[in-house]
Amino acid sequence: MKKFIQTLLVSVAVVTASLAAHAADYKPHIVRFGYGLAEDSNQGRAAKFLVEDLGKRTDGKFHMKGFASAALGSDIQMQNALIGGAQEMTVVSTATLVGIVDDFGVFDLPFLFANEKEADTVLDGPVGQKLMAKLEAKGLVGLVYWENGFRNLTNSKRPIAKMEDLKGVKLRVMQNPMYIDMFNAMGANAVPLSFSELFTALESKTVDGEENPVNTVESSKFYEVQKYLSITRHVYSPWIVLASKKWWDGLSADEKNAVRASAVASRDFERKDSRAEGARALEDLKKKGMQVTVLAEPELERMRQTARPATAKFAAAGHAELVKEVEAEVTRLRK
Ligand code: TK8
Repeated sequence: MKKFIQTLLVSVAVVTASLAAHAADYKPHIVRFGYGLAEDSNQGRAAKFLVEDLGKRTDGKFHMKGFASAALGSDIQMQNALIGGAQEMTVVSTATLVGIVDDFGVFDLPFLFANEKEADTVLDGPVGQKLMAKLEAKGLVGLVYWENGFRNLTNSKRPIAKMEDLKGVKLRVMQNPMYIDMFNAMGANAVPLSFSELFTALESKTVDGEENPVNTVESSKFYEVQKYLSITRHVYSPWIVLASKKWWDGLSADEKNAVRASAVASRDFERKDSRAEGARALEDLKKKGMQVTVLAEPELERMRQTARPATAKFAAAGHAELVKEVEAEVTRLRK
């Protein structure tokens, strides 16, 4: 009996010790997660998922709060807030990161990806990860890519069925030289503007049109101020989930692992959800009164040719290797 009790005590001690060793090191944290779209959007739903998942994963220690509709600032303002340590996390378009790491412009190459599979493979593969790693030296930690999606054109002037129809259209674009070059080459008048100012700019006719995935045209209610939608899928646009490096460096290894794991889970949720929504959005937008034009393949090909110098210019600005690497990967995937 004595021997039995001894053995029991020893095993209790061993179990307790190993539990203590594995009890994750989570401390209370308040995490402000800012994003540009409405709460009722694919971005908002994924933000909600992230908040809940991270809460569960950290035994309620991480209190993440989502701030929709650019309440904490535009994409660029939030990036700067993260760098300065005034905000913990955000999700922004990679296109708006080019002022910090210009290599991110590679994802804005016109007509680079043909489908989501190509985008996922490149973003989650070596190229996407290599670009994320470059952010650290600038004060940002890249976690995962969410899907913004293939971009299409909307405007209030006229149906765009061919490139020439863009002539004189004041088109809002993201603050990124590739978009400015591409649309000016096509005859539009590209106006860089932050997303947070876009609805008002469309409503007041400061600009005639914009370009975004159909999900965003719907969730941002652009159909209220835009009559015409043209399906061009000219760029596949990723979102990137970022953390402030200043904040990140203060987290324990367990905390970092939890944030990373939740980010990955949110990515898988978000891509699935965005794709399901995208498949419905076009019909919804028609019902809401938008006139939809699907560009014919020869017209898209003319757009591709016209946009080519924009790619060449990016390559010549010190990104030749990167462009080659991404194009080679796409070619490989198409075989
Ligand atoms: C939201 C933006 C948006 C992007 C744009 O903050 O600016 O047009 O497509 O999703 O990042």
